[in-house]
This record gives sequence, structure tokens and C-alpha cells, in this order.
Amino acid sequence: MNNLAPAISPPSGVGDSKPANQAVLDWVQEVARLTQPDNVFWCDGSERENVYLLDQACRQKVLIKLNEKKVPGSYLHRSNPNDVARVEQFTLICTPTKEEAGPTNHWADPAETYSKLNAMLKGAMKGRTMFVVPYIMGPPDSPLAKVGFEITDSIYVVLSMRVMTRMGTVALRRLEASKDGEWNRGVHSLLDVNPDRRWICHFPQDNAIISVGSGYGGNVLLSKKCLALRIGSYLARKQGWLAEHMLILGVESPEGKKHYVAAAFPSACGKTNFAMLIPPKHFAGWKVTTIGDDIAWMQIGGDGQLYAVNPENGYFGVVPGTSHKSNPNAMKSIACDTIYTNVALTDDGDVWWEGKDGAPPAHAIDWRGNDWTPDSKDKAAHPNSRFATPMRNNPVLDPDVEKGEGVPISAIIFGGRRSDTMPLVVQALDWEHGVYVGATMASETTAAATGAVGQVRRDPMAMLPFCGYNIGEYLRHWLRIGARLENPPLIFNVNWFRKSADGKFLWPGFGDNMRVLKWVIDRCEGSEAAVKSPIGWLPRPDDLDLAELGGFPHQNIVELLGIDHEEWKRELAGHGEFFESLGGVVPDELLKQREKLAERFQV
Ligand code: OXD
Ligand code: MN
Repeated sequence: MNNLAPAISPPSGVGDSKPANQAVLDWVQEVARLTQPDNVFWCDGSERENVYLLDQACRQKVLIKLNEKKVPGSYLHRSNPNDVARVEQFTLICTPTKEEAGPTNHWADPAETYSKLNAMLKGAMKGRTMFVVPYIMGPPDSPLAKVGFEITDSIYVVLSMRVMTRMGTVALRRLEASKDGEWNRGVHSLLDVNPDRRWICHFPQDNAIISVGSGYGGNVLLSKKCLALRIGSYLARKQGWLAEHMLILGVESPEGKKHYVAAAFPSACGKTNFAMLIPPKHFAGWKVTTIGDDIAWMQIGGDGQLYAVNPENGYFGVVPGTSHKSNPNAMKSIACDTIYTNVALTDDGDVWWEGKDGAPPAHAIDWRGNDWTPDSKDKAAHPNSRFATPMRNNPVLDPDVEKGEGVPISAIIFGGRRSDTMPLVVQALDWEHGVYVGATMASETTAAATGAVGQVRRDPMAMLPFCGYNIGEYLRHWLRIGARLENPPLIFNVNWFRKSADGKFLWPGFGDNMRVLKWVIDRCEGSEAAVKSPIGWLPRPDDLDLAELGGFPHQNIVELLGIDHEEWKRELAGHGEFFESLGGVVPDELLKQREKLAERFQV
């Protein structure tokens, strides 16, 4: 099935909100001249517009309306089966020189890429509607907020952007009020959804993005990975702030003391679960609240602390495995007003996926649109099936989520999916060591991107697929930010995924991650409950509150916190190989950190 929809003619007062900004009007006209749509639909983000577009999307079979009683206000979308994840190999950073894109990005010459893409876009929207979607990333009154415009020929993209961003007139107002008049130009066309003509191209120096040939969220909701991370990280370096692949959560003690934590994990490693964590019963009175589940924009406040905002307005999360057991708050968030992509449809118009509570349905239609029963050998939902849901649905949304200056960050956590080597938690010795920990982070790959799953790859700060410029410069930027912070957050590394010799997870994860979070918070409060090890500060088993962790063998915590010197010898060699593979761009400070780590293992 594909997402292509014919042109639509809306009733009067819908689709005609042209902005006053002449530069925007000129750009839209230029793109329309190239792509030749049947009509141009100017989005204003109103409820009337939304009702109209949802109705159109259902008529055109781009969306299926779900049972209003089971999942009110919710819809199912099936993408083309060739188009279900981000495509890193076709994601390009088009800077004037290859060095600016650096060793971890696929680079292409900007002029050549523009002309290649323009040839593909020529007449691409004939017979279709071209939507113009104005949006803001960040709380509208934040100094970090950015305005973007996405031109798209996908009604699914428009409806998803409405969930994921602050979309419509609010963005036009922000643009009019802004001093710099800076805005991002994004052009998206499905073309014929052909993997051979699929390119996600970034032009950071022009603040521009062009995405063709895909309908998958991570490739086409240009606000998210493309603007908030790739172009965002480029702007952040120029302007002295940080754009990171991090969740932001608040933790409040029973006494009412609150800290905020930002945490970077690669895609599909449980960021949404961690951001909505429900503490176990033993932690009665503790509260975890969500600022964001995927992206953090952080700046240095007047008091020398790091402050974070969530640029997004919704969550685009992985569905399989989400249940009342694993993430009750996510289940409540996706109970209504949600756009599901590539999950299964039950006979009573509900959605189903592997790992949902209860027994599987006796019959369903799978993500490809085929009949499915529990005996089918294929999965009912694609492993990277997604929900797009507004953040206001989250029952633990933090009250300060709209605060323009952001929330003060006490701790930064890095984490990957590692079966061995990395302990449950470790605290870096200082900022520079913390940057080294983030720079050498690794994780087993997941279904969020096309390619092999389960292979360990280095993923600095979980930004490997998202850093919009030279990774060496990026690490240098982190070091510079640290030097400017009078009161830097403490830096930690966690690993929820360590396995025993017989291949079983040693740590229960999910809500019990509160036990690790509590130690992190204690350390931020000055607790001395830790021992120094070659890799940083570790809790002793008794330093973690493991009370009422039913059936948890004490031996597990010993294994989880253990440092195996043989594994670390390999790990250090891995760091060295990774740094070498980057071809001389790694800052000297980090090369020295590696030497110091090796020395600490020798004494
Ligand atoms: C995401 C991703 O969708 O990281 O958030 O792939
Ligand atoms: Mn992500």
C-alpha cells in the first residue's frame, strides 16, 4: 500500500492561511513552480482544518478510523512495506566541504545534490495537493524556539506534524515577532515511494532540508530528526547551545525536592519508558514527570547551570512491547487521539501489537494488510511500528514543560544496549571524563533504522545518526560548553541490558530503574555512597536501594556492578579503534582521557 493521495479542494476558510512573510511566499511559489501541484493548501493548525484533513485522509484510505469506543480520536496508517524505518545510508549532510560533515556522516556536494533533487522533484506533485505546514520547535516563548515550514504532498505528514509540533498560526506569529527572521525550509515529497529514489538531505548552511521517496516518520517529519537534531546540532554549535538525542525527566522526592535529568540512549532503547517511569511501591511518594522523550535543547542559564527544553509537542514512540506492565503511562497516553503506524488492526477496529497486555486476538489484519492469526509466522505489528500522540495525553507531563527558559539539569545520563562489559551504572569522574564516556558509548542496533539488528556499534552521545556536522567538532563543542558551565550536571552511564553467562537479563528494568535514578539523585545531592573504580564512581551493592525487589538474586547485583578486566581490555581497544576510524578529528583531551583510563586499569 502506499500513501499517495489525490488533490483535494477544501471548503472556503480551510487551507487558505497564507503567511504575510514575503520570503516564505516566494519560496513556496518557487517549490510549486518546480513540483507543479494541482493546488496549495496553507495549514493554520485549527480544529476545523484537522477535522477536514482527517476526513479526507480516511476517504483516500491513507488513514483507517479506529473504533471510537476503544481508541477515541485515533487512526491507523500502513506505510509502504519498503518504507518502515530511518535510512541512514541515504541520509546526507550537504556542507560545502566533506570535512564539515566529518567522518561519521554521508556527505554530498550541495550544488550537485540540489540539482539531483530538483530533477526528481520536477512535476512530482502533479495531481496532488501541496501542503504548507508552519511549525515551531520549542515552547513559543523560549529563546531557543525555532520556526520551520514543511512543504509536503503527504496528508499523513500534515496530520502527524500537528501532533508532533506546535503547528499553524502560532508559528506564523512567532516568525513575525522574531528579531532574526530565521526559519527552516523543508521540502518533502513521497515521489513514488521507491527505495531507489529515497534521499534525506540536509543543507545546514542554508537551514534547509529536502526529503524524497519516503513516508516513514523519522525520514519525513522534518521537524524531528532533521531540524531538531541534525540542523539543530549545527545551529547549536554556531550559537553556543546543545541539541541532543535525550529524554528529559523530573524526579521529585517525597519531601518535594526536585531534580531534572537528561538521558541519551540510541533509538528504541527505552527512552520513552524511562521518561514516564512509575516508581515501584517501595518508593512511595517519589514522582517522575516527563519534559520530553526524545530530544533536548539545552542552553547555559544566567546562573551557569544547564537548562533544557523539549522542542517537540508529541511523542513518536515504538509500539511493540508497550503494555500496562512495561509503561502504563504510555498506554494512557496512546489511549486516544493517536496516529498508529504499522500495527495490527483487530476485527473490532482496535489496534494490537506484540507485547500488548492480554491474549492475542484470534484474528487480525497485520501491518501489511494481510490476514493474521496467532499461528501466523510473521509478526502482526512491524517491530518499528509507531505511535504519534500529543504530549498533553501524558498523565505525568511535567508542569514546567512550556517554560521557555527550560528546566535546570542536575544529571546527564548516557546509556546503551550492552549484553556485557558496561555496569548497571557508573558516574564519570568529571565533565571531561563524562564527555569521554559519552563519546565512546556503544549499543546494539535496533529496528529503528534499516540494516542489521543486534550489532554493537559506537554511537557517541546516541548522536551518530543525528549529528549534523563533524563529530570531532561536536565533541570539542561539548568540552567547550563544560568549560563555560559554573555548575555542570554530573554525568553517568547506565546499562539496563547486561546479561548473565546464560543469556538472561540481569536487571528487571522499567519501573525498577528508579533504584538507579535514586542513586543518581543522591549523588547530585552530595551523597558519598560510592567507590572509585578505574571507570568512574560505582555504587556498592548496598548503596542501591533494592528493597522489595522480589526474587532478585543478590548475585545479580554483584554481576551488574562488576568490572571484568578482560572485557575492559577489549573495550579499551574498541575505543582506540573507534577513535582511529574517525581519522584524526578526536579532540586531544579525549585521546588523553583514553590513556588515563588505561593507566587506571594498570595500577
Ligand atoms: C526515533 C529514532 O524515532 O530515534 O526517535 O529513530
Ligand atoms: Mn530518537
